[in-house]
Amino acid sequence: MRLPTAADTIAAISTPLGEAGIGIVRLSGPAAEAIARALFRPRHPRSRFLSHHFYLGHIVASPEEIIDEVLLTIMRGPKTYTREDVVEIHCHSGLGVLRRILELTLAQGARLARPGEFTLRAFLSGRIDLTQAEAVLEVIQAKTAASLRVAASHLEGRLGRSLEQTREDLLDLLARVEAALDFPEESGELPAGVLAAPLAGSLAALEELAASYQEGRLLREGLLVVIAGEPNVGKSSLLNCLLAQDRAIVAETPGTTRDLVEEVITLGGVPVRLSDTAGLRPAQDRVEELGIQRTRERLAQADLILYLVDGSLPLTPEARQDLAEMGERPGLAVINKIDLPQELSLADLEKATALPVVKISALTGAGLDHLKERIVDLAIKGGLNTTGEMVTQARHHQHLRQCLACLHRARELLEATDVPWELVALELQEAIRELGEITGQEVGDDVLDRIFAEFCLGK
Ligand SMILES: Nc1nc2c(ncn2[C@@H]2O[C@H](COP(=O)(O)OP(=O)(O)OP(=O)(O)O)[C@@H](O)[C@H]2O)c(=O)[nH]1
Ligand SMILES: [Mg+2]
Repeated sequence: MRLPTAADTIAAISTPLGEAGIGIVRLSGPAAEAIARALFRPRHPRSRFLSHHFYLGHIVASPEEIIDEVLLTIMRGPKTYTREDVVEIHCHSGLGVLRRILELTLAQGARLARPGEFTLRAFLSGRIDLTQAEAVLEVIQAKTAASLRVAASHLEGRLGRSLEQTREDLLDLLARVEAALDFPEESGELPAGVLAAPLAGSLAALEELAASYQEGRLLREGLLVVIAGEPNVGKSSLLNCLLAQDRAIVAETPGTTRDLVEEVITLGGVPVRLSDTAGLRPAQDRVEELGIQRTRERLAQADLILYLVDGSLPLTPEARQDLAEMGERPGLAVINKIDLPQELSLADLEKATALPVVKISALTGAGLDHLKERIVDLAIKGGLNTTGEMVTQARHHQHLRQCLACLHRARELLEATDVPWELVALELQEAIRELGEITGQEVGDDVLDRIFAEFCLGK
């Protein structure tokens, strides 16, 4: 593990590089204040530089060269983001200004921060646990109100605290098992029944958490909904209708859409990536062939497929075959063009597929609200519950599952007539280690590097 207090002072531009009212250069480390004061000329020469106060002045490269008028705040540790001394220089945002100020801090001895290094320092100094550090990125990337709500609760440390509680319960359990192993004559026969109840409690709590990942993943990554079907059934019209804008070209010629057209909408708090595809049919030319190939790839990745058929025509053998190929994939069979006289037999369609059937008109918008509800229902059975604890990260889910596997084995071992206590202890130790990987108590540098490499610079 790295040293919790770093000797060097890091600097980075913490706001997006672009033209805007304000841009921020941030410093953290023992020399942060000295570097800032070497570059800053306060408006009032006798400024006392109280911690966590703003001071107006100029950043100067030399007594003659003013770079920008800025607000400077010096925040002395440990009540800071990293627990080190932190300085923020709020200048105007522009490529030239921000880069110049950053260069000046580097010239004064700061080192360019790596992506996520400020947050890494907050973690290494013990101000936040690893779930909170990861939540920083989750908050930044949250696209809907619901995903932000969950991210904010992670940032606040709720997930970490609940895992820490379970970890402590398991440590208690392990202590009792180990005491019995070390001093068998003193504690006598350790009744397995006494341990079964607390173990079951931890198992239940962790299982509930692991189960929340199905929804948590959707909140974080969104749902890929692919609109598929034969040419001219109204796939692009449906996309436009769901987006409430004319995004894809609609025409009466079959084979209009040749490439994937994708947009993100929010349904029931879940980000949904809608993918309009090329109609599935024998390709007429090379471009269409490529389009159909992309359609097939997208279909393989889809969380949900909307298979469209034209209600004004009888069901075609090709549609029958597509539906048969979809088999058990999650999806909806959508009858479009219900505003026209209907030639499609519902019985035929229901014979061709086990998918639930929804009727719409992408032209008039009829049935669209119902379709949206069905999409959300299928994606998140029982509605999105963002009030409880929720796991949104694949990494957390994986460790939870491994932890649960250990605890299940421990429970089975406890049920034996002659309990192998050493093995119970081993399973408990492993389970505890898995939880420590999530909260960061037991995590390797390589894992940290991977997590923080995803961060943007200056965070
Ligand atoms: N009457 C009626 N016409 C519709 C409806 N939906 C689409 N259309 C028409 O059907 C034709 C084809 O619509 P598109 O949305 O381009 O169909 P598509 O499935 O994307 O077609 P390709 O991209 O060629 O595979 C257009 O003329 C649309 O105006 C509907 O609900 N009712
Ligand atoms: Mg189309």
